[in-house]
Amino acid sequence: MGYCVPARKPKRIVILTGAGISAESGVDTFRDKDGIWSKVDFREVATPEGFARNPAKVQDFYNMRRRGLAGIQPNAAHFALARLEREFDGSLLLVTQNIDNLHERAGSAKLIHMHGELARGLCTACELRCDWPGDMSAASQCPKCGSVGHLRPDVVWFGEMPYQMDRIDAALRDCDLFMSIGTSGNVYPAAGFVEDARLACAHTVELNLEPSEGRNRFAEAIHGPATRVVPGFVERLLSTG
Ligand code: BJW
Repeated sequence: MGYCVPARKPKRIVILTGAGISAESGVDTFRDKDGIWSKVDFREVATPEGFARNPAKVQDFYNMRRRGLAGIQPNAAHFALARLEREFDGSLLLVTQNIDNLHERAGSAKLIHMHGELARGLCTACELRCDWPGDMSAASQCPKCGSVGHLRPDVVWFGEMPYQMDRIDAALRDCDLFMSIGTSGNVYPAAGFVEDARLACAHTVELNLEPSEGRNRFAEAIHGPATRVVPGFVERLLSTG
């Protein structure tokens, strides 16, 4: 499939972000040399089967990362996307694979956490999804149904369906600019969004520290740290008259 001619001034933007946008805030990525999956086996902590085998290990893994939220701050890339949302006069949807809360803390509101949120819990007994800012364990009680031992982090593990796919698919089918920021393009369905955007004849841009797995699927690629390349790209978009 070839690339479509980009609209001079886009009107409907979809942005996908991954761990790389939070790296300069001090959040570990997954697949870089010292990334999370180099220290922990994803089958043990990021699958429903791993949770069934050893819930305490999984709860500890997420408790540690949840505690880490207090010590991190949004960076210039998060703020640039919030600025784009405020100042862009078309439609915009920000889809993040990240479970941290740095986009909302930077001011983004048109935001989908497709892989869930670290500071939220899910009750497997009554399906309540609720804020859960502190530690979670087998002794945690569901605030709605009162059951104990059925709470898990509200995150999407391998083999589970990411959230709000209908809304994401609809936005991708209708977008004229798709930006992919700080993601290695290893995990589906997010890794396939660029193809959906291309089918919609959108201009597709990768902004990443280095060429990702899917680099050749994008019409344009800008490589460098997110805190530099994202504000630069946002400035370019907003100054296109
Ligand atoms: C910087 C930077 C800086 C560094 N500046 N950049 C084929 C088709 C469809 C599905 C599958 C398939 N084959 C297999 C599957 C199933 C599976 C899958 O994709 N497996 C692959 C390993 C092959 N997918 C699933 O199971 C998903 N569910 C699903 O498919 O349901 C069925 C379905 C099908 C079709 C449509 C709809 C539904 C669920 C996936 C859940 C992933 N969960 C995790 C854990 C979440 C909780 C947690 O955080 O613990 O999500 S895994 C982990 O990977 C996490 C991330 O969100 C995700 C993506 O990682 P990300 O963000 O790309 O991070 P990295 O580390 O990989 O990359 C960082 C990048 O940043 C690098 O490129 C760096 O260079 C760059 N970087 N510093 C800019 N300063």
